[in-house]
Amino acid sequence: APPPAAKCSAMMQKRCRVPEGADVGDYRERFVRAYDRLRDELVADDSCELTDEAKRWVAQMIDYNVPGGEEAYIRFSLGSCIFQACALLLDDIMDDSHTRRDQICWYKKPEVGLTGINDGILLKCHIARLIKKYFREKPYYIDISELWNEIALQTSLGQMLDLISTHNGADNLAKYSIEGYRRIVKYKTSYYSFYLPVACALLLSGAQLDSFSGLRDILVEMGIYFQAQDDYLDCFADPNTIGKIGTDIEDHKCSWLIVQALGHADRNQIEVLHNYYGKKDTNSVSKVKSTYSALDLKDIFSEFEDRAYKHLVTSIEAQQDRAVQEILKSFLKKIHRRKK
Ligand code: DMA
Ligand code: MG
Ligand code: MG
Ligand code: MG
Repeated sequence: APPPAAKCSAMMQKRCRVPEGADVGDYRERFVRAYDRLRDELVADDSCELTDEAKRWVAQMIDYNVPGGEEAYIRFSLGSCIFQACALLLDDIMDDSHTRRDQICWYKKPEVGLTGINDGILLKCHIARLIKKYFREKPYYIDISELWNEIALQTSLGQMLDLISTHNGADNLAKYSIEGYRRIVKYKTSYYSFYLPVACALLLSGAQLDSFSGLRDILVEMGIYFQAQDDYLDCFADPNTIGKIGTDIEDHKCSWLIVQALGHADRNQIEVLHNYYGKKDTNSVSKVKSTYSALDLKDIFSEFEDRAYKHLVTSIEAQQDRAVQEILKSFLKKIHRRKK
């Protein structure tokens, strides 16, 4: 039989961080209860003829990957948490990562390995079934299904752009540009992390998405700001704080930092970056990091954060709908100057 629900509640409790200002008890209680119910539903789905062993696998896989992280609350929907779990599980395989949310990556577990690919697909299939189960009678069923399909496509395309750009950059580092960076990040991060939860909430409330002009652009911009922070933290944060060990330099990623570094470096520094970026050994990684420090990338990033914040506040205040303004402001408040 799958692990008892009580144990999973404990895990969800421990790994879900409650946002500032929220009524902790109530918020966490409701979320944890909903999580447990949903997880048990996925495991107990009789139409799939799962054996006890299979049920155990699914339960463990969900409990390992779905709960936890800041996202659980930023995303405010369990469906988004499952999507996030699926995206991260697969992303860690593609990025050759070691840890995630303070534990070793799912695919790194000896009993999992590349089987993890199937687990990622399974999580994604479950989202479609949940949407069908809960919303098929609703007038917005088609819109919501299409939204999720579209976002899943955009995320995959973003990951593809990320991987292609990595190949191109490995061929010639000078191919990295801020325009290329923005395109990758818009697709791989903004749509699913920022546009999806808001668009989904609007559809559930009966609204039509095309009546909120400019909303998508704001959320795309917020996602770019969020991913730039992710890239910064990948290099400069303590892995114990962010729950994962950074791999962007080793992986030769088109990260916000390398794009900025290329824009500010002199001839010698460019040469160092060309020679050492994308190498796995610690000596090479240190050379890149010292170049970043010499270029004052911390200050450049801090200025970027201020600009991004101010620009977003202005665009949010231009939105017609007060409730939408509030949601956007609460998102922005959660991410601004985040340290993890
Ligand atoms: C995140 O990119 C994008 C997706 C679709 C998961 P990333 O590889 O920088 O994320 P992380 O730093 O969390 O591995
Ligand atoms: Mg990654
Ligand atoms: Mg990645
Ligand atoms: Mg990252």
